[in-house]
Amino acid sequence: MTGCIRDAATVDVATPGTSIGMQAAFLRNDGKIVDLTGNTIIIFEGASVNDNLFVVIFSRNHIPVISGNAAAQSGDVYTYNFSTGENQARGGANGHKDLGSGVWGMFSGNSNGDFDVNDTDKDINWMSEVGTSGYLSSDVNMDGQSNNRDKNDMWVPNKGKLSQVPQ
Ligand SMILES: [Ca+2]
Ligand SMILES: [Ca+2]
Repeated sequence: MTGCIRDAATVDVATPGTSIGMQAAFLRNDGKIVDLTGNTIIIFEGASVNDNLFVVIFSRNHIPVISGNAAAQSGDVYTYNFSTGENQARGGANGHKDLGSGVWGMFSGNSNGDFDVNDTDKDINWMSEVGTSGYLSSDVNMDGQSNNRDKNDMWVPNKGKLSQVPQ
């Protein structure tokens, strides 16, 4: 995945032009994001925040999400937890998904890595890869295979969802 930080007065104006840093990171299966060495504090060299820091997450197979609120600051460290509620992402239930048990996460099913989940994700990527295994764009549940579970469990329920990240 790619983590991006944006510096803006409010999330609604946190457009790409407000980006003050972007880097690759890992999204662990427990939902935590770590840098490429596993550190939970991700360092953006040289970045300084004038207004508020908003966090954008671009993840393979999901539509991008942006923090609904400014990240909490403690010295030079900013923290944010998307998973604790609907309004932790911009757009609320349109921006991310209730995964159950009070945990919110990103919408999956976006096999082509753009900003929405629509027919293109199925008709091009899934149709051309279904039945195969490997590192596949249409393997949206990330089990190493492209099959009906990716379509029925991930793409179908999320079809029509559009990223709420300001563009
Ligand atoms: Ca898509
Ligand atoms: Ca799969």
